[in-house]
Amino acid sequence: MTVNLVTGVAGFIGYELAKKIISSNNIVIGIDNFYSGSRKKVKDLESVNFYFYEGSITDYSFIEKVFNSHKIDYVFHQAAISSVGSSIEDPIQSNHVNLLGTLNLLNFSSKYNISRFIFASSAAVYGVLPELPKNELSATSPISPYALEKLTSEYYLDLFSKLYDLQTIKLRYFNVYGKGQNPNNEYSGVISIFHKLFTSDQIPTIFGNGNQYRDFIHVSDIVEINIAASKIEYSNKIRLICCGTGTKTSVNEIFALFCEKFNKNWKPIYKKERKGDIFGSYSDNNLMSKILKNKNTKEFKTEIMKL
Ligand code: UD2
Repeated sequence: MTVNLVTGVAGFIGYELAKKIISSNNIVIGIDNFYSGSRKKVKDLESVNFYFYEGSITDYSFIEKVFNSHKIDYVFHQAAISSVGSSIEDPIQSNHVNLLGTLNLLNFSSKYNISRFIFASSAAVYGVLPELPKNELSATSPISPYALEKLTSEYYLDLFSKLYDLQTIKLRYFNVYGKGQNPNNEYSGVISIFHKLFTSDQIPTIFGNGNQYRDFIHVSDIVEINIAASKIEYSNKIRLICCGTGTKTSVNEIFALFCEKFNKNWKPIYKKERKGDIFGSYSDNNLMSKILKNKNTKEFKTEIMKL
């Protein structure tokens, strides 16, 4: 039985990850401050193998208390203000949570000799450099505070590995989607926003011409790669993993799919492209596939139809 700290447990990915870990009879210590997570998700997780602590990852004494209360084996750090747009509006707050919060967790993880630290990074670190698809060796060039905070956090993980022998793995998530993603913020993931608007009979807005594309990966695949990353034999080759499907879908294509799903003949509302937005992003997912033993990732259209 392993003891797993999941930060951001009331959020979209943290919740799904915790559910999976608990269902395999391991223990989850969940933390969240409900900045964007939901209390209902925490209630849903109730089990003898689940312990919940409310507080912020940036709070030194709170995190110390959590590490003091349990002998933690693995840390899955999912908590973040996960938004390019909010980071441009408020870079100080975004940096505080996304960078200082990560450093606070790394600090206690090494002090308390945990087995491994798995970090939710983002494909945003690549910025607008033209090389595609992106792999683990592709150059990075952040164009938003959010992307810079994720990349700097990655460097901190490397540094903690070097300085304190902490095992660390960085997972660069491409665009994660699935049931339970919070649509209630203007910077929420595009799939969750479109789904909410189509459900309430409102026409979504597309920023830019809609030809921009992303690699959308289902949350269940993200859960799998997190768990695999905690179990795989540790080596330099697996310390950074691109987490995508290797396929691209444009925002116009998503809109068309939703029209099909909801039986609508709508035209989108087009508005000026957003600051910090990148044009194209998709992943070379060879390493991830190898780690998941060539298991196929979920098919985009099938999952959209099931939302
Ligand atoms: C970035 C990261 C992703 C994650 C996320 C957190 C990349 C490639 N991906 O996602 O990994 O960290 O940030 O926020 O950097 N859009 C519309 N209409 C809407 C909403 C969005 O047209 O109502 C467009 C948006 O302008 C963008 C695309 O949809 O071109 C995807 O936007 P998003 O906010 O879902 O995710 P993105 O790519 O910023």
